[in-house]
Amino acid sequence: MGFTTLGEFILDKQSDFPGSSGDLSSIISSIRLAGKIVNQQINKAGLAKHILGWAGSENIQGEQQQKLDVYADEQFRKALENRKMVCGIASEEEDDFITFDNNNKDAKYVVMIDPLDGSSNIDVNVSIGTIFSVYKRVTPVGTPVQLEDFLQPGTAQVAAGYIVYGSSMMLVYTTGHGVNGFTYDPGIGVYFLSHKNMKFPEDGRIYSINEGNINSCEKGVQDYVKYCQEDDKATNRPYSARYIGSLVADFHRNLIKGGIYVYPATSKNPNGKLRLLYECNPFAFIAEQAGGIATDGKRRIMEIQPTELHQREPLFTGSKNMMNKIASMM
Ligand code: P6P
Repeated sequence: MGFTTLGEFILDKQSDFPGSSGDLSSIISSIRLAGKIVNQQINKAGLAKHILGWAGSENIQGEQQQKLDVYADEQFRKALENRKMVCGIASEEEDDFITFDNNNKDAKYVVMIDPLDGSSNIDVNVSIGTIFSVYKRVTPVGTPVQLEDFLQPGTAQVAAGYIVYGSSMMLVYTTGHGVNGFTYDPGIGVYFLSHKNMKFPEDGRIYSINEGNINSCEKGVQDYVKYCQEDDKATNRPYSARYIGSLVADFHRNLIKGGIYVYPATSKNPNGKLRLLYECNPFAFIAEQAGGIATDGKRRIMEIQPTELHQREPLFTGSKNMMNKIASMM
């Protein structure tokens, strides 16, 4: 059986965009490279004292930035800037958007990125991830990038994906033509197509939610969690609770096995905790391309019009039938 590398796949799929200049392929390729570099540091995080521990700064979310967060942000920013296809990025680690106007003024794309999501898990050796979302700019090419280039609804995404740094490193992405997963072989430094045309199982038995917040969640969420816990063989209940505090890892497991991830509004996070631009929207694009659903509990995530760079939204996403069930309780 022949193996397809990510590079070969990108070139093959480029024909999906007749007349495309290959810019999008180049962006995916730059993320591929930065992922390798970050993965190398993650793999030795336990040993590299200079990487571990607090960077001494906080991001706009008021979260302590772990050194690896800052390092990952730098690597993805450099990789994206060097490829000349991206004119600006919005990152969880940066208060405002960053423009590459000088070098990349004729670039047509902007990228939203969470360079290292779940970073509180770095020191305890739990899987973490990178999340990215790609849009075409809406202001004239050649002019300075504007905030409106970033405040686009998720339906305008041209690509989205994630890297999960786990027992193996995987890159999973979509350009609107299905979802494909690539596993990295560190021995030869190549990603191989390992999960072709990924689809959410329509049903699942895994529910992912931080039940520590359950008393402050709306009744529909409380009712759904109770439903998951009821004993009913005919509907394979009780389900299994699986929540590791790392969205990329929880989503990835649910995409493969079937399941639902819920981060609802809570008393501590009345608009939910996850950020619309670089967490909710990319996963919503992937979920829908894989036959799943993504909402804020009521609205389709990708139809929400962003008003702020780091705005938060509740995120409900996963297997179609599980999502329809919780929707019937909301
Ligand atoms: P909590 C990590 O900080 C993150 O953004 C997601 O990766 C994860 O699912 C969630 O927050 C965990 O938040 O409040 O349950 O610890």
